[in-house]
Amino acid sequence: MLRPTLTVPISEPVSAKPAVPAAPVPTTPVPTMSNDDNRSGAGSGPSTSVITKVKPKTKRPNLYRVLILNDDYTPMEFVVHVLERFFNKDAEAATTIMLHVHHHGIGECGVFTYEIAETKVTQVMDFARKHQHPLQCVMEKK
Ligand code: TYC
Repeated sequence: MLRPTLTVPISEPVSAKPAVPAAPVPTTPVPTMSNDDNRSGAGSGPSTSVITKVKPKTKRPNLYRVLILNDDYTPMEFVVHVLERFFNKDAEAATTIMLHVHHHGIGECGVFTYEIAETKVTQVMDFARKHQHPLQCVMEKK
């Protein structure tokens, strides 16, 4: 912050000295720089600078797995279609995941940030209900 310069008279007028000396005029305190004002050059000692390091602050988002569960009724082709449609898998990847779920009971469709994962779960559950299949889709924090 820039502060106004205080002007102080260098000497008193030579003439017109009163017979009785006037009481000393109180001087206004001169504002002083605080230590973080980056003083430079004006002081008596060597000038100094404060170098402030700006830390790049990037936080990794929490990630969530979206999983599908096996059941005895949802057709295999429907599960493959879900994986292609909502998780952008090609036919081969979708079939591999579907068969993994069929044999192991659960499997990963993808990993997403919270809101994307939540949207995928809702889309799959709505789509399965619309087609009257009991397919279940859930998310879990990684
Ligand atoms: N087990 C089902 C069947 O035999 C197929 C299936 C696979 C269902 C994966 C759900 O998430 C699933 N028709």
